[in-house]
Amino acid sequence: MSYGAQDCLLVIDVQNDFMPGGALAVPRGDEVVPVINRLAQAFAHVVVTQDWHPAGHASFAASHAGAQPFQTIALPYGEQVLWPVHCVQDTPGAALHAGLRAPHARLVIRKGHHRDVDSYSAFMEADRATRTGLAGYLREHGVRRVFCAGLATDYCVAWSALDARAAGFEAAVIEDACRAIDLDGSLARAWQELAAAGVQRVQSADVLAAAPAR
Ligand code: VGL
Ligand code: ZN
Repeated sequence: MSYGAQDCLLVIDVQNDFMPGGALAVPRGDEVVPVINRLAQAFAHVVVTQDWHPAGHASFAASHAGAQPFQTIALPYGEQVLWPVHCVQDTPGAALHAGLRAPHARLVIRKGHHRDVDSYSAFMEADRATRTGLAGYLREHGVRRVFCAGLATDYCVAWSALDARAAGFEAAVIEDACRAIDLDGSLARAWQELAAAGVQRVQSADVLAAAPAR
């Protein structure tokens, strides 16, 4: 029993900097790893993302004189939360968690690589115009449904799931395979937006139990 070509598990930003002790630690972020490892075994098609910023990235508070992490500023493309320096390209913090087991994952999307534009979403950068190519890739492979897991629920997972819907895919967020940052009510807001967009909110046990016969 496993999910076939029409379904994709999208594993978002399971990287050292988002783990406890990391540069932008997500509380209990490490707890997603065993859950995602179980899920990955049930999916023939797994895609992984990495937050992958150049030094001096616009989303870093340190890139703006006088700014502090977790404050919001206006950038040319809109509001941007400023973060601690995190997931700098090719640093240990940007590496995937060493316990992640998805050997059959075939695509790694690295996002947030333009210095002046952030990209929470695996599909579309924060300027809401520049595409990563993931939608086209998934479509060419016949994927119709995207299951999202990883970090953080209220930022990269939520934005990716919303953009999956916007690109015409069915989408679900696997709640217990995610952990949130929860900044000023961002988690509750994310679940509201996900529900309004028709993104399913599911649990890993149900996803595993519902694996189709192939
Ligand atoms: C993320 C904030 C900044 C995430 C990435 O993976 O959710 N959050 N960069
Ligand atoms: Zn980032």
